[in-house]
Amino acid sequence: MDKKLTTCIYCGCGCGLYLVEDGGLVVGAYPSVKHPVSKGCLCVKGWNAYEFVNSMERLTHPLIKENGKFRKAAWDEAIKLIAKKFKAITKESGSNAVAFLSSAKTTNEENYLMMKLARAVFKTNNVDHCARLCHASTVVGLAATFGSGAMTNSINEFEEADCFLITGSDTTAQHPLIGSRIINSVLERSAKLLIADPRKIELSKYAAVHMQQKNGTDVAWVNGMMHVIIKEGLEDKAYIALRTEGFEALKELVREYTPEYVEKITTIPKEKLIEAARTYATTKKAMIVYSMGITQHTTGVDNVKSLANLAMLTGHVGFPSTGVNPLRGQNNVQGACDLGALANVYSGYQKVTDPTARKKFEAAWNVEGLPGEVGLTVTEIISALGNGKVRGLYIMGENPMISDPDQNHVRECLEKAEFLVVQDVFLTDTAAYADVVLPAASFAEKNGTFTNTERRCERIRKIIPPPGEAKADWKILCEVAKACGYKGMNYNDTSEIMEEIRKVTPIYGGMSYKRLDPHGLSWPCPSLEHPGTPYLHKDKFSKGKGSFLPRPFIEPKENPDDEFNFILSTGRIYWHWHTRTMTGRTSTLEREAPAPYVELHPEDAGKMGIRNGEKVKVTSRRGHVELAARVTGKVAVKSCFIPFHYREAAANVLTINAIDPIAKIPEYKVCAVKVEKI
Ligand SMILES: Nc1nc2c(c(=O)[nH]1)N[C@H]1C(S)=C(S)[C@@H](COP(=O)(O)OP(=O)(O)OC[C@H]3O[C@@H](n4cnc5c(=O)[nH]c(N)nc54)[C@H](O)[C@@H]3O)O[C@H]1N2
Ligand SMILES: Nc1nc2c(c(=O)[nH]1)N[C@H]1C(S)=C(S)[C@@H](COP(=O)(O)OP(=O)(O)OC[C@H]3O[C@@H](n4cnc5c(=O)[nH]c(N)nc54)[C@H](O)[C@@H]3O)O[C@H]1N2
Ligand code: SF4
Ligand SMILES: [Mo]
Repeated sequence: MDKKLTTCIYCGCGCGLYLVEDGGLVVGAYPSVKHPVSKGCLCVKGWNAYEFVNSMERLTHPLIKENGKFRKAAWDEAIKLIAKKFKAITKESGSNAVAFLSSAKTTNEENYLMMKLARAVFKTNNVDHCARLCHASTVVGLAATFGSGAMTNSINEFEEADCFLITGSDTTAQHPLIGSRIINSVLERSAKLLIADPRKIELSKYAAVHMQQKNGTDVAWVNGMMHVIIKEGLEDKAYIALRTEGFEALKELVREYTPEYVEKITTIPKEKLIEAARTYATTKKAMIVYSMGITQHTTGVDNVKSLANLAMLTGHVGFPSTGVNPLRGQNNVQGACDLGALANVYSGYQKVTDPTARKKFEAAWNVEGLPGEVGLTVTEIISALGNGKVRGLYIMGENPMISDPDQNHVRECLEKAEFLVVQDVFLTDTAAYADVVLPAASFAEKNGTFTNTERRCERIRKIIPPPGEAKADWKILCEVAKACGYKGMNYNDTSEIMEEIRKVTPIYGGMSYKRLDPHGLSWPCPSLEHPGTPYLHKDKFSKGKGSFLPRPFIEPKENPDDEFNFILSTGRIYWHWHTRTMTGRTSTLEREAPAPYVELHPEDAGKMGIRNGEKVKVTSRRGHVELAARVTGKVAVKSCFIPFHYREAAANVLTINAIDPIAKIPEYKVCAVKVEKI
């Protein structure tokens, strides 16, 4: 028996947990009592975070496809084939004919190496990951307004806040250890809870105000709250004068967003909007909390900028228990962004378009000619496979066949890929299209670090060896680089990679493995003496003055019409994780939610004669799925909601691949469908 402190593989809360080993298997997980996030608690996914690791379906050997079928291959053969193909493609069609999808499920060290492989070895910035589908709008929107695209405050500050404005975050289901802090604050300290969400969520029960807006109308209600605040003189005049710029333009823009006008666009009764505006503006310790309901729109960046405007207007940034708090989703999506697995930046958000940054990385990596143009993003990479601009794609730890919008389009593009590599712990729906599949070690089988939603970089630790011949992602990436003739990717262990990261990444400058024991540090942490930073923008914003960037309301790309007369929104449930590769192999979780369903309002179900549990057909302009109806008052009339976890009735067959023009995030939260009884 052995036990080791590590970090949960699922959500961005980053709970500390112990994995228990017995007889060569991980047989249990239990919470760390001293850990600052978990404090002795885990959600059901954390308690069960070990079962998938032991699954008999784990990948244990490299696979090479021959005549349409996979056969077992030796590591050497697989790695050589990848190097040969990628080199041949770039020789023929240039560096940008290959692309790399990195992974928010893997460690900081592995994300750093993936972007180093793309940039130093193949000279392309075509490297991206699921943050693009998730918080790309946040990174752009908060960088423009505040100067830093991360959560401004820390998780324990939720325990002191007196007001929460929560929008587009089903917090108890998706970030349970943050959700429980919010409930405690409401029940024990009478904190005021304001919610703006088109669906009724668990937290609605505790809300002082629940604004149930029409999907995709967020800019309108946020502008409406600012209209009320300015009209009633509740803005923080001293803060605005001292710390911000651009207030006059904001005032001008929100003038027309009267509560009556906002009610017309959003359906939120004006009394609720006014009450929410007054409560938020007049409570000192007020936190804005948001997630995918805000970001996954063609107006995702506008939504984020509007929330930042609201927080600055009321002086609610730069103090404890305030701020604008985007809850980051994957265990290491914060880290994958920090370490530069994005098409436009190196680690620490140093821009590829900046010649000084390029020089710095050329010297550190001992290469010449790093590319200066921004690369393609996730959805653009997939489309580029379809039109032949990208011929080779390397995917580490992502499953776009189920998670990208418009599945039929994704399938066509993956089929056209000339050479596809998939590196995963399971044979996913995406891996089925691969030419080479590489078996990766899971989080229980390797060392490294994850960075959670509050920018806390913390350790994960190896407790068992990987199954069969599976290897840690960082080792595989180093072998590929070596086979391509690059000599700058040799490391004995992950601490050596972190030492290199520290040297080239100012925000991680003080994060040696020694200092990350036992519970990590939050960036910015520029030197070995620096204690880390729990909340951002104290005294002044990262960019100097905070910028008001007012935005007008714009309709979603696809609204319902006579034929496709329902709004479809997609998202998640408590029990499952994304494409269900891991939670679908975890008996306790699978038992609770074994099958796909669509939530329908009782009024609509009644009109169509649909009973709870009956099969229905949901059709969009892009395809259709058949699944059970769940008749519930959670959704509004003429709206429906499908969890996107189930390959058996994949929500992404229906979704639209319209994207935000700047952040390039898809509009997963709104499209038009029709619903029929079968
Ligand atoms: N159990 C579980 N937890 C997870 C995940 C998981 O797969 N399973 N995934 C993780 C990841 S990567 C992420 S990004 C997070 C996501 O966490 P969340 O964003 O909380 O999850 P979602 O279900 O995508 O959407 C959240 C809410 O957005 C609302 N919404 C829909 N349309 C709109 C709209 O137009 N405006 C507004 N304001 N709200 C809208 C929905 O009703 C829903 O309540 O969760 C993380 N945690
Ligand atoms: N309709 C709709 N679609 C959505 C969303 C939505 O709200 N609605 N949300 C979007 C969002 S926010 C996100 S973040 C994406 C998520 O999309 P994905 O990232 O594609 O989804 P996951 O299922 O988390 O995929 C992670 C993969 O990594 C593998 N894996 C786990 N551990 C390791 C490891 O250590 N090494 C390697 N190599 N692989 C590993 C898992 O088996 C899995 O196949 O989905 C997006 N898609
Ligand atoms: S709250 Fe998130 S990090 Fe904590 S146990 Fe649950 S899934 Fe894991
Ligand atoms: Mo996400």
